[in-house]
Amino acid sequence: MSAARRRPGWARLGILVAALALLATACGDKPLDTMDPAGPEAQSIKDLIVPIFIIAGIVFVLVQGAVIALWWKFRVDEPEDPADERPGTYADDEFPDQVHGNLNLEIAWTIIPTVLLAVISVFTLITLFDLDGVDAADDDLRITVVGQQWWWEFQYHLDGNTDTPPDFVTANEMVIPVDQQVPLLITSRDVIHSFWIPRLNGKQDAVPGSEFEWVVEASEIGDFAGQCTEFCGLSHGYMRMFTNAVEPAEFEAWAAEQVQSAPLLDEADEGFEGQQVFLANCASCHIITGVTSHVDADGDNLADVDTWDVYDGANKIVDPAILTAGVAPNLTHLMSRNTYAGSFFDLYDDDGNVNRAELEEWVFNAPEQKPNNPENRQGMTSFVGVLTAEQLDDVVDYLETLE
Ligand code: HEC
Ligand SMILES: [Cu+2]
Repeated sequence: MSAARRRPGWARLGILVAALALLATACGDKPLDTMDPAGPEAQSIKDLIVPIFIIAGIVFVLVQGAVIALWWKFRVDEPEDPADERPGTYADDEFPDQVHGNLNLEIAWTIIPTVLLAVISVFTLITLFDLDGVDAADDDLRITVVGQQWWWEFQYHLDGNTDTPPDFVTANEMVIPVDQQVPLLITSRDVIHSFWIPRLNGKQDAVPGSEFEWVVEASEIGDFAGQCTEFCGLSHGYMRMFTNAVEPAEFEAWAAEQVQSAPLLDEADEGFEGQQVFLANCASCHIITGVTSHVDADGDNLADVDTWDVYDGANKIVDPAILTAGVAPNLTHLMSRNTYAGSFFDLYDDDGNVNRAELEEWVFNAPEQKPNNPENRQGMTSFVGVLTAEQLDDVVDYLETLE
């Protein structure tokens, strides 16, 4: 028998405590902290949790206290001498005095929890209805959120009309103006995901074929981290996102940039080679508005087809017969984001320089950077053996121009 298997109980407990302590330090800056709300919805959730937790804590102490007290009071000693018949001592084969039922007690411990739960449920329902309510006007900004293995897409409807094509589409980072409630329409293109920005609101499932209403609102400026919270396959743990709340003026400026198409480069332009590598290898999945809407999956020019002419609801942006694009992050303004690939990688280092080597590794061999299954239309393909070093360099140069 190995030494490890004979480790005594206290040593195992020690290891467990050490592991838990390590885990706790790993969550040092608590990016996913429900208890640190940054908006009214998250605040109302906290206002519900705290009193319920206190009530639950009191009940826990009372019940556990009673269990321990009763266990102590009615404990039974075995007599040292079997002939000893003191009350409260029993031999091994003897039953203690049998007690059955106490009507008053039973009524009490039925009524008290019922009343407690009834009170809690009233406040829970009030909070739930409150969280569901949309205060925004019909023509205020709305965002359709589409979950996908393993990243998030955000389709911006600046005029609030989610029945028409979005003004622009971005991925993983949802920029919103501070102090404004932003209604969301949450859906999925493949399996069930769940959208959760703990400092702004609770969770909402993203279910294929359904669109659920939800809202976010931030009352302070900042980047609020989130995580897909419905197990959705291989890279579920790497499916993160951010909501970045900015000043309204900054939001306006950002949106004005995002609606711009990328320029379609011709031979004389710098970056042309990279664009061509992109069109030949990447445009079957990725959209760059103004560039990829001009080619089909075989690279044939479709200059007359506007990407949005074939808009058919949030789930199917582009008719797959024309383009398979729309199943991957829209890259039109890639460099305006801070993170990529389910917000798992940082696009920039602390000095604001592009993490170029990492980005190249991603483009060259994504499945090695993040578990996926591109054969099954889940995630990004590998370009090992497809792109030469020069082509890789060119295409990443080109990505860097997508501001
Ligand atoms: C088979 C479809 C497919 C092809 C082809 C493809 N990609 Fe991707 N790409 C994806 C998917 C899906 C993701 C999202 C993966 C994730 O987040 O896990 C992605 C993510 C990315 C990202 C990160 C974007 C973001 O904002 O998160 C970049 C950059 C990128 N791809 C560049 C490229 C380049 C350059 C090429 C061509 C050399 C290419 N891709 C070819 C499907 C594809
Ligand atoms: Cu998911």
